[in-house]
Amino acid sequence: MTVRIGIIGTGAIGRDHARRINQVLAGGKVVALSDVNRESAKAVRAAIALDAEIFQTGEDLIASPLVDAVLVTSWGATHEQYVLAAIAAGKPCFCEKPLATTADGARRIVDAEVAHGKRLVQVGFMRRYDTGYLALKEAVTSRTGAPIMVHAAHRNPTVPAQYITPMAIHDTLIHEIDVFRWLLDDDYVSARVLFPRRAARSHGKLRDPQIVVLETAKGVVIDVEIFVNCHYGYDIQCEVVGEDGIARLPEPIAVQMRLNATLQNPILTDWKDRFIASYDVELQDFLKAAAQGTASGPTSWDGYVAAITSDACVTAQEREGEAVAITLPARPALYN
Ligand code: NAI
Ligand code: ISE
Repeated sequence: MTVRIGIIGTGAIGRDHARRINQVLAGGKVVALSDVNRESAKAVRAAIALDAEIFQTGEDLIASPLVDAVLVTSWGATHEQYVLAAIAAGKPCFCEKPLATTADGARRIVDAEVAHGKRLVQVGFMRRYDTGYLALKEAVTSRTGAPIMVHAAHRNPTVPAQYITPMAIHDTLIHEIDVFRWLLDDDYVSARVLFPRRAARSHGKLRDPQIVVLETAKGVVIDVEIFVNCHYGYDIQCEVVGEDGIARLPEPIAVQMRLNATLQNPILTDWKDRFIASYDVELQDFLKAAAQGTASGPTSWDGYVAAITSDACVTAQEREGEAVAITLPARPALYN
């Protein structure tokens, strides 16, 4: 079966997902697009030579009988309304992170999906599909012994002027928030944030870098450096310290050079390149489940927990140095 896909939001990642569905993956075809900026949808349709209808609103696209399943790749604040509309229509829905920009919004999605009685939503936490993180999980599960600490870094070369301090959590750290729950099979109990001196390249509305310290229910302490004006590259680092040994996230494959009396390893500069293969695998997983009228992979519950944790981290930013408690409600059986 070919799953007929409608994409809401045709910016950077919507366009990239449209390309992979039509040109890389099996079992899906983009048949519909919608964007508040209609010109963007038209440009994507032309650039990828899509045979797709352009809809005036996301809701019209979701309701169309042309569309079997939906990708929500618009701005974060608009995700909730579209995911709720997809659930109401009974259509599988892949939603880019964040599932919603507030924990209450994510909870409304969880409640709607539970009421529907079957999974329909996959959240775009693609790191769970990355071969490096999968190898790290295998090492942590079977070789390092019980984890004690995690040291991590999420570094972007630069961010635009509209990127403000809480976005380091909602937009950037949210990937670590999700992947470390999955990696450690654990949940968070508290968050703390420390700010070193502001880096010279950080603009006026952004305190950059910052260090987030998360503690888990099993007593693991995780420190994550978020440095989104690090200048030198897009660099994702992670080291898990266990009872018996230490496991590191592998570096992306690259040719090492010995040249001019130096040893050189290139570093990527763009998130699209760093996780290109995992975006492919996560969407292939979505298409496979959508063909059965359901969803797999990261759940609405994962999106909700990430939203609760993000909110606690933002409060921790405001109360620099103080530990902020993270309490999770009971998990509905649908997500066990
Ligand atoms: P973008 O700004 O390039 O594109 C967003 C598009 O959504 C724009 O074309 C905009 O006109 C459209 N849009 C905004 N409101 C809309 C609405 N109400 N209805 C329909 N279209 C609307 O942003 P980008 O970078 O593509 O990010 C989109 C989403 O994907 C964000 O939630 C972001 O956090 C997430 N993302 C995820 C990444 C990952 O690694 N998983 C990487 C980059 C983005
Ligand atoms: C962006 O939205 C992403 O999701 C990238 O994966 C992340 O590394 C970056 O910091 C975000 O701005």
